[in-house]
Amino acid sequence: MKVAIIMGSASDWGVVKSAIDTLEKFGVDVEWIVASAHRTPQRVHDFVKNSSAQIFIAAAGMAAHLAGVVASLTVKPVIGVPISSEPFKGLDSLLSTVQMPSGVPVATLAVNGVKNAALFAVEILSLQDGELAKKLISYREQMAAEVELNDKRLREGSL
Ligand code: RP5
Repeated sequence: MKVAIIMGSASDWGVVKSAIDTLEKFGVDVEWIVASAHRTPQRVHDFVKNSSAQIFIAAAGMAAHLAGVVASLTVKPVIGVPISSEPFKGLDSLLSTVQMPSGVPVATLAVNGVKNAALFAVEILSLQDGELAKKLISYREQMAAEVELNDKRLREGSL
């Protein structure tokens, strides 16, 4: 199983890195590439056409057409992550990514929501992989335990 992450610029790396870390934590193979829908359209095309990934995550900022272009090149699921940048702080990339024409879907997540993009990819893969589903359940349990622990620490004044 494999997830491919495409980011529009090396300047997206600081945000995108946590998606890679999350996928690796779940033991999911991940490949990544910097390729821009506008600056290097052929590179995007060649990567998507040659990738054996089951799911694509496309993260880009500004006039973010990357996820839509990736979706136009494949029938595999495409998760779009709008990246925040000046001057519109991600609203521009959110609208560019989410508002796809009917027939070519992009599952658009929150601005800078790369970690959820990784988790959503793991959820899709877990439909066919019981071990991965178990890891997701234990991840949720750990999160819940942390909330309760922090509540306790807050009350004790130790947080
Ligand atoms: C988008 O424009 C990239 O995804 C990035 O978020 C934004 C700015 O890119 P750079 O000018 O920093 O390369 O294409």
